[in-house]
Amino acid sequence: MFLEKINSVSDLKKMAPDELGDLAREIRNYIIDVISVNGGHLASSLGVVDLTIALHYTMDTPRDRIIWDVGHQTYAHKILTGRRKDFATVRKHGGISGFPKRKESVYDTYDVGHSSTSLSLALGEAVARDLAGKKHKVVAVIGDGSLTGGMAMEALNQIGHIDNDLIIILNDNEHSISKNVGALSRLLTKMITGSLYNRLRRRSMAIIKKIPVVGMGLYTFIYRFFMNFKGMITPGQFFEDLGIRYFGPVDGHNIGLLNEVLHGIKEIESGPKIIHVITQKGRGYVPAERDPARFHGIGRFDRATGVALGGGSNPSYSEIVGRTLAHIARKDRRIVAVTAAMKLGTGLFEFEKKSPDRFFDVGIAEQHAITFSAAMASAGFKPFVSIYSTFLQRAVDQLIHDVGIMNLPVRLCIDRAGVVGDDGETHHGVFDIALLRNVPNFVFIAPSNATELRDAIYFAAGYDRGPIAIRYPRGGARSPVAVEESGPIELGRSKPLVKGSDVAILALGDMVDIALRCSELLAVKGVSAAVVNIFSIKPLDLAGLGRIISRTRAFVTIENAMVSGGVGESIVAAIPARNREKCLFNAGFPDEFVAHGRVDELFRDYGLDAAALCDRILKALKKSAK
Ligand SMILES: Cc1ncc(C[n+]2csc(CCOP(=O)(O)OP(=O)(O)O)c2C)c(N)n1
Repeated sequence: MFLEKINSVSDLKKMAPDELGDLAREIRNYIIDVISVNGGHLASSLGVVDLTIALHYTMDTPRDRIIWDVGHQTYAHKILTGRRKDFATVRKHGGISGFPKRKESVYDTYDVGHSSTSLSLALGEAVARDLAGKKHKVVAVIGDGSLTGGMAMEALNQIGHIDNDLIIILNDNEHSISKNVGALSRLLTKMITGSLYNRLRRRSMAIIKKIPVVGMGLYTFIYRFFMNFKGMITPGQFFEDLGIRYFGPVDGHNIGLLNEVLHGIKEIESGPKIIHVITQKGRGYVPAERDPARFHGIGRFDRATGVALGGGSNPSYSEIVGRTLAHIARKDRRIVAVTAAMKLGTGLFEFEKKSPDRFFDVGIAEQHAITFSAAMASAGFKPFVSIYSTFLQRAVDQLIHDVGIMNLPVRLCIDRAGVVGDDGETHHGVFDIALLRNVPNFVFIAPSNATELRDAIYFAAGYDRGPIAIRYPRGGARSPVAVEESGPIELGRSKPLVKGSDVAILALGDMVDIALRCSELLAVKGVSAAVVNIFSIKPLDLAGLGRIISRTRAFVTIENAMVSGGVGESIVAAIPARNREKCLFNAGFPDEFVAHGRVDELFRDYGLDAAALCDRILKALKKSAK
């Protein structure tokens, strides 16, 4: 057993090169053990175990800076950098994060979770190093999926221009979450399979391997020979033309070879270099190798079979959106669906199956997805763009500049709105209301259950007057719903659900359920609480909400979002002063980043579950009565 002796990177460096393969196997087993219980980003992390070992083995970390893109693939990195035992708590409430976190370790160079930032960070680091006259190495590790993101392209443009010493590892497993898409992905595949250089190299390597008693020495020598000649027949001409020296493709599961290549590259002190490393997503766990998309981000599963555990039988909100859209798009040929590399997560796979000609996966390109959709809306089509709330943050300017100003009827499905749980700070979708509420022309609604969500999709399909945004949380619906519309929704209408005279709880989206439970708890305490489903963030139902507030002694608002800039604040600002004074508090998330943990744990922490809300209301009522 090697792993149990690894408490720091220096323990790794003490190991003999021929022991590293066994260490990689042990790390993979440990990752599979933990993630089968905790859930997490399994396939991506398994794919880079060998690369991670080679990086820490050859580089002088943490002085040399390794910058991971997205950061979902850093489980081996965490295990090797002093967090072997803590890894058992990964993604758990109070445990270590599933993503790099500076406060956890000096080896975690940046807090990340969104894609395509590593090249900008690495270039900034390299420039700062050179200005300060320092000498360490800067290494960015970016996947082929993340390379499709606009930020990565913007960084490449500058990297090739200003020529600082910088190492880019392109971790190419031909997958984003699903199979990678787009022209760049095709180009990378061509680099691996198509070139004369590679055909020659592969044939020679195969012949050498057949010669008995040939050690790594000759293999590496021939490999280097081909590296030197690649200038004439290089597969990475694209990068070379950008001014970035290309090396590879390199087998990302051959630790000896990776060590050789990294040692060699370290010696080249000038200019940016890219090493094209080929890895297999899910490597070492057969169910993940067979279905890397399902094991990209997975909940608990049975280790022996790979079968998912837990999870209800009802469809998720994402699936309801996907199914409903697929259903209505069969009759309405103007409907198109757009995703930014998240067709599984956003439930659009069924749409793709049924209407492939009107389904567009644009890659990890949220900004482009919005502007692309704006033009289709302008041309008379009905684009539904489904993006997680957290990733939509990337496209705020496109929503204002390309959609809002021209009042184009883009239909925005804001998935995973509110806290998302175990992925934590970088992934909670708590900013969308504050970011979008102020954009003129937008209509913005938050259904509180699956039926309302389905009906909202029908409504959006028929709504041509301007942009409409629909926000809904992560997770499963409480009941199965048919795809047929049950009745048209009314824009700008809130929905009174429970009558009461002491306090009104004005609740948004998934908080409506919590408000209902809270009103029951309050009833036990002798407090009569009305409950209203706010439903329409914009336009607000000022008349309806005002009527309810006028009839109660006090009111509170509750939303699964930031309080500042949220719907509660907007209600308080818009109602007459005599009603405003009745507001006990606006519940939601305060001015801080919310850590990871199960959603129910986070609600409890922030006083947003039914019991905590009940306590808060009782206390506030008592205080206001004094
Ligand atoms: C801006 C943004 N959009 C979407 C995502 C969701 N996401 C997480 S990992 C991933 C795929 C990344 O693919 P790649 O870089 O090739 O890494 P791999 O998982 O294949 O190792 C996506 C789309 C994200 N993290 N950030």
